[in-house]
Amino acid sequence: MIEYGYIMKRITIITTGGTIGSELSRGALRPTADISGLLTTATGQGAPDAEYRFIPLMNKLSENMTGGGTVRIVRAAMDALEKSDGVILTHGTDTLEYTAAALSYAFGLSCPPVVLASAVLPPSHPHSDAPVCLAACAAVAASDMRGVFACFASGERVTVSRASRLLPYLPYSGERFTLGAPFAYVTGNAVLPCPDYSERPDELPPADISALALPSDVLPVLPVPSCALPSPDGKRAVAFISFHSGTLPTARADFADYCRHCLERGVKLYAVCSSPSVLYESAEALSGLGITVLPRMTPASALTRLRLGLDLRLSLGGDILCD
Ligand code: DAS
Repeated sequence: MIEYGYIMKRITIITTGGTIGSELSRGALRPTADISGLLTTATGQGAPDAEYRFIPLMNKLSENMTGGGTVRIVRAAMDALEKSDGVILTHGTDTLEYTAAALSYAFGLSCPPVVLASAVLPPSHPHSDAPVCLAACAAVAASDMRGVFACFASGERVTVSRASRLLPYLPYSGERFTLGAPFAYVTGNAVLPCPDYSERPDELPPADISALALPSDVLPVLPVPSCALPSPDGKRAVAFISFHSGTLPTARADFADYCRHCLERGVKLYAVCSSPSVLYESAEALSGLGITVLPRMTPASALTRLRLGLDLRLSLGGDILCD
């Protein structure tokens, strides 16, 4: 008689800190290394049977993440994938989108599932979102999905996003949004694809992200009214973060002077969070000021792309939103 045994998936959980890995002590949330208790709770909330192992990589609140830390996380995920069917990374929410973008460019769309887990309430909180998020991440990591993802819980439903599509949290908000439709939803331990999601296949090979550990030569600039525009001296590029309608203050004299100052010093200018389809007359002046408008992608993906010097027109990790 042939016995078809269930082959237990091997899932590595790399812990880096954040609320999902924090405990309240001495009146503050402090990251700890041990989240084995959280996995036990998550197993009761749908995490599939699997062979789990932990790698306590770092204990950071992610507001303190550095480029070097991001590179360490990506390399740990690469090493773990050699001995795993899927990898989960627990991470803080504040800078998660930057680690997510770096993972997306390092792995592209064809790797075994790599998925980021986070929480806005610590595991010890009675209404913590940590267990249901970790359970969903385990379902993704045990699935035959390919690429890099991030899961966010809202009530009992968990959204699975392509990791290159994560928008920053709105200030004072505990809600995460993604550029375009989510990739899937997890209910129980069923991963249900979103029919509205679409992405271009990889048009670039997986990138070497080690440059993220070097001092940055890309200056993100938010040109808010009545605030100073930072000196671009010594930088390779300025990435203007556009206002929500995709516009920049091209009719402001100080902004136009700043662009000229940059171009005279060989500093390239880019518009992030804009797109070639912005119709306002202020957008007509962008090319005249020497500003290159990036395709529609998130701020984290755009800034990471610029840091890595990736071809701005070719998709990698599903980052460019299809028109
Ligand atoms: N300070 C936040 C961070 O570590 C906590 C969190 O929301 O994870 O990103």
